[in-house]
Amino acid sequence: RMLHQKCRQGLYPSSNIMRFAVLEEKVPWTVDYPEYKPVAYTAPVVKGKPWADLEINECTFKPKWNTVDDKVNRKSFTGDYVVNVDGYPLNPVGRTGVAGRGLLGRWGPNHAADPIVTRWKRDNVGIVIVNEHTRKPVLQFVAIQRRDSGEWAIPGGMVDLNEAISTTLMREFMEEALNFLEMNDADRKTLQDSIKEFFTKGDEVYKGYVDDPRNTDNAWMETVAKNFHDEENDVVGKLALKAGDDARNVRWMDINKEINLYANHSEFIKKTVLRRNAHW
Ligand code: RP5
Ligand code: MG
Ligand code: MG
Repeated sequence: RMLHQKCRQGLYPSSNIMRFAVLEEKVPWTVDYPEYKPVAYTAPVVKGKPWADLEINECTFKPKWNTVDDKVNRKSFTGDYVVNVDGYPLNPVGRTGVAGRGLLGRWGPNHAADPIVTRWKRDNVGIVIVNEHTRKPVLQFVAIQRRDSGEWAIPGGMVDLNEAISTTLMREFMEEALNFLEMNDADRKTLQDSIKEFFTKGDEVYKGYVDDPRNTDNAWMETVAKNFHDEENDVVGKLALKAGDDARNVRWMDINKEINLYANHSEFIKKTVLRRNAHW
C-alpha cells in the first residue's frame, strides 16, 4: 500500500512539536534506522479524558492489544500490529517522526467512520450535468470544513465506545452537516425520521488505515467509509445543510480529480466515483 504522506513532516498539528524528518525509504520499521529519535508527545488535552487511555507505564493500564478489549476496539483492519519491547504499539505503516499519542486518545488504532453522502449535480431545471470531456455525470458530496485544520473533509468522526458503525455514520453526519446538536427534541426527531431509511443503504467504499495528520508512531486513525447516494435528490438533497460541532462550514462539493481534502479522503471519494461511474 501507499506509505503515509500527511503524517510524517513538519509540525505536529496544534503544537510546536517538530516531527523527526523521515525519508520515504526510512518509513518501514523493517528498515534499520539507528539515528531515528522522535520526540514523544501526547497533547495536554488528551490527558485524563474519559475517552482516552492512560499512559502505557501506568500500572492500572492493562490493554489487551489486537482484540476488542472491554468495549475498546483495539483491533486493526490492517491485521495484527506489533507491540515493541517497551509496550508501545507500532504504527502499521511505519515511522511518522513523532512518538506518543499526540492528539489521539487511544494507543494503537483509533476507529472512525466516514459518511460519504452523494447526489448528481443538476442544472436549475433539474437536469443532471454531464462533463463534456468524460461524458460522465458529475457527482457531488457533502463536504465539511474542519475547525482544526481548515481543510475540507468528509464529515466523519470517532466511533464511540460500544457504538455500531452504522450509528456513528448517521450521527456524525447529523452533528457536522445538519447541526443536530443544537436542535430541540422535536426537530431532532423529525430529522432522524426523515433520513433513517436513507442511512440503512450504504455501500462500503473503504476500510482501513487513514493517512491522518494526527497519526504518530504509536497511535493512528482507521476508518470505515460508506457511500449513501441520494439518486433523486429528494432525501438529504432537500434538507438545509448547516455546519455544527467540529465543522466550520458545510456544502455540496462538486467531485473531480482536482479536489484536495483532509488526510486521504480524496482516495475514498475516488473509490466512490468509480463505483458510481461518475466524472473524475
Ligand atoms: C479522519 O478523522 C477520519 O477519516 C475521520 O474523518 C476523522 C475523525 O476524526 P474527528 O473528525 O472526530 O476529529 O482520520
Ligand atoms: Mg464529529
Ligand atoms: Mg469529525
